[in-house]
Amino acid sequence: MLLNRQRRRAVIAGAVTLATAALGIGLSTQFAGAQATTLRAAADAIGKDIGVAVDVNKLQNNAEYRNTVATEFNSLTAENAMKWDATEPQDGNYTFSQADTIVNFAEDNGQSVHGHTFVWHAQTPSWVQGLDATAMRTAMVDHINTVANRYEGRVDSWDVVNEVVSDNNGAMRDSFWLRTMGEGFITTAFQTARAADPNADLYINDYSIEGDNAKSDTIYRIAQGLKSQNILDGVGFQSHLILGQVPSTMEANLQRFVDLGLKVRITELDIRLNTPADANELAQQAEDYRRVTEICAELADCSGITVWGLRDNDSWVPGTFPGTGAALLFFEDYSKKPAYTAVLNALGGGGTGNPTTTPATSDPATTSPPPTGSGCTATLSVSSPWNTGATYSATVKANQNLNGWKVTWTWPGSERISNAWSVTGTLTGATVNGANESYNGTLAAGQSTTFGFNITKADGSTASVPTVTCTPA
Ligand code: 9MR
Repeated sequence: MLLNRQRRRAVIAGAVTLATAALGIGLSTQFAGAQATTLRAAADAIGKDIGVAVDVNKLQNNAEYRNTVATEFNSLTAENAMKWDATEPQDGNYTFSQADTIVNFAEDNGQSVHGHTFVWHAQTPSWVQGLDATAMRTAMVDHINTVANRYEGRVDSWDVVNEVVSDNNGAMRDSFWLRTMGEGFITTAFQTARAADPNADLYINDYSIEGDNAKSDTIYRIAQGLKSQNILDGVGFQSHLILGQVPSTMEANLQRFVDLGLKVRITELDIRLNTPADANELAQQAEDYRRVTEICAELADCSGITVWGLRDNDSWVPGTFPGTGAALLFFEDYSKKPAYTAVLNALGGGGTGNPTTTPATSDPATTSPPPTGSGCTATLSVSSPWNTGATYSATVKANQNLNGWKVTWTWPGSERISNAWSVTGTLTGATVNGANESYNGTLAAGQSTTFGFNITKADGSTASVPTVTCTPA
């Protein structure tokens, strides 16, 4: 079932060069160098999807949006355009123009499509919700057949059912589907989708199932049953996360689904925080994104990651959780957030042109006059500690215009850096002497940049937070 995607990827270099020539952008260069400098090139190099949920109007009307989607992502999902209310607003009256726009765009740009979604309790017209069991089954079968057949060979995978489990201790969601058709509505949906497009990968998708909990236990039980009938290929973990709250059990939880013979996929990733974001929060967000990306990158059966929107202002989050947001990889002006760099690095990319600098305008703290005299300041914070190691994020803030910076500290105990990103130097000893990379040394007064690293340490010891001395280079 990977054949579609693999076949498409095999011709990707040629297809992308042609398509982007039409768009006026030069993607072909990203395939030439050894080190990937876009998310897309990095994900391609390790055989993963890096996807984005897209809005049809912006895709049609906003050239920079279009170019960024084409340049940075190898997979697309319709944020709304493939939902039932968009594709079959009245019984038997199918409207595919929006969905077609997205699938055509993906094809023109050598991107795969993860389809979202056939059967959901939301964004489904009221005419469906009022049917009796027999008529509802007929409507579901007709809908899945029609949509899946239309995009057969063009949509690589589908969220067949979405959010069928409630937040109440793993109980099934009390939806009109369940009330009318019973739990068998799920099996009917998967059987129909499998028959309609035998080559598409079929997923069950839900939120708050990233960690090992009652809800993910129920998804596990459902997945076991569907897998035993060979009508399920994967589990989608939406991953609408909150800053600093990547579940500690996420990796093990995904692994238990892989152990069932299933793929896993991060399908709707965003990481929200209380707005406005300061530099420390953006650094923590980058660590959270890096952790999620590493989990997928290191799991052979994780098919990829889709972020749920392009820029912070494209996200559903502020509308649903007022006072929160800044949840995605790009600022409103399309500049790349620290989280972007973290995802790029975790996918194995990096190199020059890799911006880790936050624009001065995005950090309210930088609007006050910088302190004089001290050149720069740097702070460390521990993000994910575990028994024998930890991940740290570091923020370097310029108090004057800088053409480079140096940082040094000494570990008080057994801590030693094992790998680091966005920083260079003599890093592995008890005393660390680090310096900027070529791309993150130039900072205007008030700007900040981030770097990060992993350490090893004695089993069970505390990961300390030493004071860092920062000096202009
Ligand atoms: O991002 C989508 C937003 O534009 C829609 O208004 C909303 C309607 O329910 O759906 C959002 O996407 C959801 C996705 O389809 C399923 N998982 C949760 C997503 C965020 O609400």
